[in-house]
Amino acid sequence: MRTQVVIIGSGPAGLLLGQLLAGIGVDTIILERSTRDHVLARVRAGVLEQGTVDLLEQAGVARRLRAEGLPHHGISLAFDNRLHRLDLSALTDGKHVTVYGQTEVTRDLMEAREAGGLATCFEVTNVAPAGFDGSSPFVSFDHGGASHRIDCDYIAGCDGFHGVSRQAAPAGALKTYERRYPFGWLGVLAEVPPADAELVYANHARGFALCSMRSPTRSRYYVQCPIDDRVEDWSDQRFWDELRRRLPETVTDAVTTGPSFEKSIAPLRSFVAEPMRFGKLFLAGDAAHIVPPTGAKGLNLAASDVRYLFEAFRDHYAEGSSAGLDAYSQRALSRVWKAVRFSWWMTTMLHRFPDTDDFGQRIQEAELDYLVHSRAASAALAENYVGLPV
Ligand code: RFL
Ligand code: PHB
Repeated sequence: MRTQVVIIGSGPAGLLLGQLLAGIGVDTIILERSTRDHVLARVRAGVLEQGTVDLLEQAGVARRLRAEGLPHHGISLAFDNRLHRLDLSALTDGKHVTVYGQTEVTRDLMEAREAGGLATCFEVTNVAPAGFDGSSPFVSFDHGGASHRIDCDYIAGCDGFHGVSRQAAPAGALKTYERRYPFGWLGVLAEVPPADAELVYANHARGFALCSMRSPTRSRYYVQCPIDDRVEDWSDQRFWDELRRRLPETVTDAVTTGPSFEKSIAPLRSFVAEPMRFGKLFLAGDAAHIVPPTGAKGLNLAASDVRYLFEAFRDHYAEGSSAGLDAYSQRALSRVWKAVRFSWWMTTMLHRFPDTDDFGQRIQEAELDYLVHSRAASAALAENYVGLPV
């Protein structure tokens, strides 16, 4: 078997890259470890930057996003029993974000891929990228009880944090940076109207809480929890009680409770692997970097990586230029590190850390107070939240 680009992983990064390349006539095969249903059932991100929306438009998969995505022109920070709205649009010359679930983005991409008759191989095992340091890269894998090999021009490692692509980098070629946070996020989806028309990020003595949504009738809520808590420890009643305690009264009163239909705990970590290219193997998205969800940047970073990588492949296949491929890692990492900084800062400012003393607590309160009362500080948050330029 042969194709131009083998894409490992059918998360948003892999699917979006495949769709953009299909648009310029470049052949791809996607290899995915999980089942199609499992990929479509994952609940993750909810906030898209305009650059991500634009790229989904370019890929021709934004019809439903245009109809159902919710434009949000502000967010609120809650602390000291008060709600402080940041007008993102006023602070950024009219920019906004769009609330549209990653689950829906994945479905739109998957359906477009299937409609275009493009190849995806689900439930593959033993995926191994090889030969990428020379001129004949290939990927071997097992599927349906047989071993296979696909020869290709390039390999795109879009297989997330636990994938094989990053691990395939030659010994000593990779430098990694990591920060683990001493807590997790317990997330709940429920078919109830959201407590507020916009997202609310709450700093509270009992821990961080976030009110988000997927639609006017579907809410997504999170509370900071100990890293070793288990989902089974959290009944719906316990979750709603804890959430309501962490919000200002006006928001608490507006929380509609109901049975949850998804509940999960995610660890929080910052991680960057450098570089993002090894010969003919390119990493994109969570395969190369992880950010804590506080800044809503993970999916958006995956999309900006894909934009740079797509442009590099386009210039290569259309004009024979390798400039974009050569610049890819540096270009992507420069944007990645700014999002890593922003997500780390939002996380630090909004969560309770087990070892924070009274001094640390007062500093956090002063920072929040400064942030909501200084236009310059609010504008810096807004500029990052809506997305730095690509
Ligand atoms: P994914 O989505 O992890 O997809 C990788 C795919 O690769 C497959 N795979 C393999 N396939 C073949 N062979 C192997 N050996 C393989 N190993 C793995 C996997 O099965 C999977 O299908 O990575 P990708 O495409 O880079 O996308 C990244 C995003 O999913 C991620 O950054 C975001 O979900 C992060 N994130 C958020 N990002 C935002 O931009 N805005 C948000 O509001 C936001 N909220 C969140 C989030 C992540 C969260 N969790 C659960 C970590 C909220 C949460 C709670
Ligand atoms: C979500 O809706 O899942 C969400 C929104 C904003 C974040 C993180 C997650 O910062």
